[in-house]
Amino acid sequence: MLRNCFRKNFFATRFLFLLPFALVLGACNGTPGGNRNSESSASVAGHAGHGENPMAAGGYRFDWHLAPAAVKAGEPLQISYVVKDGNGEVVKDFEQVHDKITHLVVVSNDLAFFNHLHPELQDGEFSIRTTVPTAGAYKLFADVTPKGGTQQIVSHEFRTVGEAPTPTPLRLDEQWAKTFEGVVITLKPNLQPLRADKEVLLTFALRDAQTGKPITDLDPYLGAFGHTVIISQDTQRFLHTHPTEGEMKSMDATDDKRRGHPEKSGHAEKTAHLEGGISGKGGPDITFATTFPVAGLYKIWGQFNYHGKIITADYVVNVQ
Ligand SMILES: [Cu+2]
Repeated sequence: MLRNCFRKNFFATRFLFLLPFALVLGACNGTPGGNRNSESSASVAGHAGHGENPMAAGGYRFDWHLAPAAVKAGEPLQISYVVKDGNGEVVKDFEQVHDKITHLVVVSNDLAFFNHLHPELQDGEFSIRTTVPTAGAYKLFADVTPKGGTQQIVSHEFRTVGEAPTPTPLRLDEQWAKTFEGVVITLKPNLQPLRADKEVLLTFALRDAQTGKPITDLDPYLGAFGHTVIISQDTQRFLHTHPTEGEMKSMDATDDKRRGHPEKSGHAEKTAHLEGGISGKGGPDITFATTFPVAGLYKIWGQFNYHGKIITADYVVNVQ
């Protein structure tokens, strides 16, 4: 039973490294899918302002607060969230995962805009000031691991005031060698076509656009030589992956659609997080292991720390 449980979770999550046993047990015996979190439909539908997420796994709740409530494109926006445990107590202690106690991803609903932030924690409240570029609908994904608890990835939607421009259609990338800030980055999946529910290794090969030379002096970023976020076209699937060397994690934040479908949540598990981080220089090939949960279009953002700059390389892929 225990072994089955372990195997199920192991294969479901495709961790390349050993999972802490407690997490495996938690995943089996606890709520279905530690990070299987979803919004209340009220807060999804609501405009900017205050919202609660009653569906966080393990009894956790997220209270979101956006200020001002009427968010305007290009103007300062304060994003805050408080995590409460099953007793309604504010959680104040969090595990550091990938160098940070929280990660916050902001995307526009058409996935044209992407921002990866690290809010500060003060008296149990995570908070950060930011802006969004255009009017329209946005989605936030917060990732935290309460001390002694399981990883939580919770989303929250908001809409700015004003009329949104026409959404940018998500276009499949035909060319997987693209230039970003003087670096040619080629996405090389080990599997073509990409298939849902099957582990894939995504390698990003980096070379200097001018000299053509492979880049071998990447600096660590968030405890690894790269970082990827993958979001499905409908913004219902969120995968957060670190390289297979050093440390790696892959997870799948879920959504309203999967609420009440615990049998599907097996791959929505925890972090395979190896402490210690990395040192030295990385490149030219950085590989991430991940599993796309369902077919469809996804956008991938790979982030690399090169010569003091974070380069974000984005690709749209089709998963069959
Ligand atoms: Cu982060």
